[in-house]
Amino acid sequence: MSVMSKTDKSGIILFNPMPVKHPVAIPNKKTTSLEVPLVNVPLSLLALARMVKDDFDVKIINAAVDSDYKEQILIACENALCLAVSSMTCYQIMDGIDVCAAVKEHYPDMPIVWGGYHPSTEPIQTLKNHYIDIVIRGQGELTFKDTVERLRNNEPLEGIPCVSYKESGRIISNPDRKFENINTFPPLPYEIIDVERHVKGYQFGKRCLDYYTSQGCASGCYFCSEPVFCGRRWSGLAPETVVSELEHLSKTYNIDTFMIRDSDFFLNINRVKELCELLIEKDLCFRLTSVNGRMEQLSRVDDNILALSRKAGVYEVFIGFESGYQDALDAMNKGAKVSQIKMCTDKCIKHDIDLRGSFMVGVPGVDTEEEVRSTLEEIHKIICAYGEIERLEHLDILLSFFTPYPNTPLYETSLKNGLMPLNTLEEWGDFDQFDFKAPWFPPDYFELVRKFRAGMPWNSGCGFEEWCEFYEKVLDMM
Ligand code: B12
Ligand code: SF4
Repeated sequence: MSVMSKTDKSGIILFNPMPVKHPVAIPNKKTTSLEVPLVNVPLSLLALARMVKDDFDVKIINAAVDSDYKEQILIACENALCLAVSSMTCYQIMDGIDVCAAVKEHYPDMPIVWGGYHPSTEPIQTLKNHYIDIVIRGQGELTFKDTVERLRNNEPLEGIPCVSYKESGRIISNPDRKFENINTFPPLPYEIIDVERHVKGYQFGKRCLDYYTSQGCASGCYFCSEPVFCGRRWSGLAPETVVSELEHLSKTYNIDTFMIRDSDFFLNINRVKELCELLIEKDLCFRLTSVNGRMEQLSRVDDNILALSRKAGVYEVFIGFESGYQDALDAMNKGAKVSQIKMCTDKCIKHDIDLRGSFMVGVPGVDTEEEVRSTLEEIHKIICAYGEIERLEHLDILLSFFTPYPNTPLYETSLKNGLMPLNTLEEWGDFDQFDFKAPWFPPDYFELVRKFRAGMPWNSGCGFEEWCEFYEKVLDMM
């Protein structure tokens, strides 16, 4: 038996690449349909760091706030055991590859690990990239801890569930592991990042920080990566944990608003009720914003729960309405009805909860012109509902074009409708994620949607009356 020796390298570099091509992050930008605030807490990396920070020297580098990130990484790699990169299916891939290429040039033997939504949903193709040695699929906490311990001990990665890696030119994929209850992990170590640089302004809040209370989603929408990533499983933190962590963060960093990054905050209504009761009991004066809920669920949620949520500080919900066209909702397996858009809108207005809704057009396999017409009409109806009561500032609509994601059912439908297969990691990182031009989307309708989006009150700065005149013109163009 060979005796494996431990490496003396104790550093772990965790890197969050730039999600968009902008040269610098847009600091403190209000979310609109055209721009996303990029100053986000790298929650993914904090989730990994909490598992290894006691045994390793962990450094988090976030491209959105560290402008000289490439240089910082190259210096930090000097004494590092590995570089770990998080990536969604977007420009992050390109920025991540760029940094990894430089790292491999200087440190050819240092393992590079990728994880997050893109590598998890397209692991083999990701590993085919020359610069990437290991892919960790799904939840990273336990798998990353096991992996870095093996790397430190110079041991093979054989048998660690959810790891895919290269060995003697072959790609090996270990079996999956079960979705872990997130209550079993330590709290996120915000103290290891410079929190101040991650605090952003957000509508009503001057000092807003990202946080999440649950991971995963039980739904199975055909366009979404979440079911591929988590296999429709969900785990929510216990209400007492959420309240004590939020209380600690708000007091330590003077935070007045938390942006809740869950995929489905409202999945377990009893948990929501308990959490809200605890927040009210503690009389904590911060706001929860961007709180994600499904339209099917929120359209039928008991009014008492929404009243309680508002009282507890839920100032804004984020609902993926997706489409005003029933055929498109069905093609997405959304499990929702167009009529539920109005039900949700009315409930938000009734309970004075701001509404952030997202829509997309260009779903493959449906009548695109009908889809666009019906969706713009539904968006107009929501704008009218808020405009007529002079509350437009309490509404934000995001409108984007359908984008295919790896291994989703609608990626397969897209291929049948003329999309060229995306065969490499670079191809997935190198197309416009926001204004994806599908081959089935008529070009004049594409421009019409962009015009409509730019004209929406948040993007153009127009008032309600001006909006209505503009909408009439859009109708004439269809
Ligand atoms: C915050 C967020 C953002 C932030 C940036 C986040 C960042 N990393 O910089 C912003 C707002 C910029 C953003 C942008 C986009 N986003 Co986004 N975003 C999220 C959100 C809401 C939370 C992410 C998060 O922090 N979660 C909490 C952490 C703890 O979970 P996690 O990231 O999954 O990390 C775990 C594992 O993935 C894994 N892991 C993650 N990274 C790594 C790295 C290593 C090395 C390892 C080992 C493990 C590992 O371990 C972690 C702990 O278990 C998620 C939805 C969600 N609820 O997760 C969507 C989500 C990630 N976004 C998504 C998308 C599609 C986008 C956009 C591409 C959409 C678009 N067309 O606009 C854009 C990017 C381009 C653009 N136009 O701006 C998709 C991803 C799909 C995909 N295939 O990549 C998600 C899942 C939403 C969805 N359901 O569709 N996003
Ligand atoms: S779109 Fe939303 S509800 Fe549907 S699977 Fe994705 S995260 Fe879940």
